[in-house]
Amino acid sequence: MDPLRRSPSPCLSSRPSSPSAPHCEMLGPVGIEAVLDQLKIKAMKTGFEFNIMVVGQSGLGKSTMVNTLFKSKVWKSNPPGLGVPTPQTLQLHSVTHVIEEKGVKLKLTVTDTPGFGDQINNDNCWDPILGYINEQYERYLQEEILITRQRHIPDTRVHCCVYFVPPTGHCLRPLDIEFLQRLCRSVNVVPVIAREREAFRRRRGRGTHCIDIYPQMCFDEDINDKILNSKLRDRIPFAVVGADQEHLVNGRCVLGRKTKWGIIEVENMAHCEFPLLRDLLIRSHLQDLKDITHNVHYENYRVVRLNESHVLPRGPGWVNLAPASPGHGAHDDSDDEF
Ligand SMILES: Nc1nc2c(ncn2[C@@H]2O[C@H](COP(=O)(O)OP(=O)(O)O)[C@@H](O)[C@H]2O)c(=O)[nH]1
Ligand SMILES: [Mg+2]
Repeated sequence: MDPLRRSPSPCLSSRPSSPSAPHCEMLGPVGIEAVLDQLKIKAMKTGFEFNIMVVGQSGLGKSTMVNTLFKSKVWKSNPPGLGVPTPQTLQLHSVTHVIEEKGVKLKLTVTDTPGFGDQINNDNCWDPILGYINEQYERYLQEEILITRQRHIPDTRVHCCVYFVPPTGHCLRPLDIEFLQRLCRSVNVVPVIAREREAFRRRRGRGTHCIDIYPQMCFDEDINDKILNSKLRDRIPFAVVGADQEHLVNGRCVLGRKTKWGIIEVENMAHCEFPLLRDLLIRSHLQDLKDITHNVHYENYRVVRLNESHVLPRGPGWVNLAPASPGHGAHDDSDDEF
């Protein structure tokens, strides 16, 4: 089955209001469609910045997944066969690469996080991760509010956080619920079930625990978005398998993992949902992830900060977006679902 596709999203900045100006009757074509070529040429000159963060317990396959997504271009992988494990990440660590394909440049930054939730006492273990996300918003804000500001503000904001849920158990752990609740208020979150999945998926469902994962229903712009995104939402969390070795299957070289049941091919939708994750992140929703980051998550941060620093006068436009206490997401062990 083909992974779900959609055309590039139009910029969300048109979302708040789309004034219905009367259509002007034209006597003939004037060439306005050339604007699309202009946009394309401009975008190709400027290139794109895209920042992903991976979060989850150690050993769930975060680094391997990033290598699989970007065809081993991100984390240095060990030569196959040596059996040397990828070094464990001990602190937040970002790697940036410029990837170029058919003249399109993508500056990709991947932030790996140290094994989240590995400790016996995991109290506030999300602090460094949320701290990093907010730091990037703050950096952007500090540039943006300068009187003389750069024409292009470097964008280090996290556009998507891929959250790895352990494949064991039948449900989300309370720790995952609490962290996801916090995380999805600040960043686009796509949860995935790490490694080969089992019963977990059958208990999926969303809407409980106030976890508003990406693509958020409230940002579907039209019926096409609704149809495509509903299909994606139904399949999230994707069950993904990462691999950095190729195997020969029916005369073809395929990326996959050798198991006692045979080769699990990462690109084969009958085997896992890696293609859905890859397509969502890179092929169909990359621009939308950036737009929502800028227009929703960053905007929320910006309003709170400007209110705090009294740059905005308290008046009709004053909004208090201080986050509600996360402790209120009452957890009921009997009903752990997405
Ligand atoms: N069975 C299985 N093993 C995996 C998968 N992805 C990674 N691994 C293995 O799990 C170990 C830890 O992977 P790594 O990517 O370093 O995990 P990280 O600590 O989350 O970054 C390595 O030996 C990988 O080869 C997967 O999808 N399935
Ligand atoms: Mg790692």
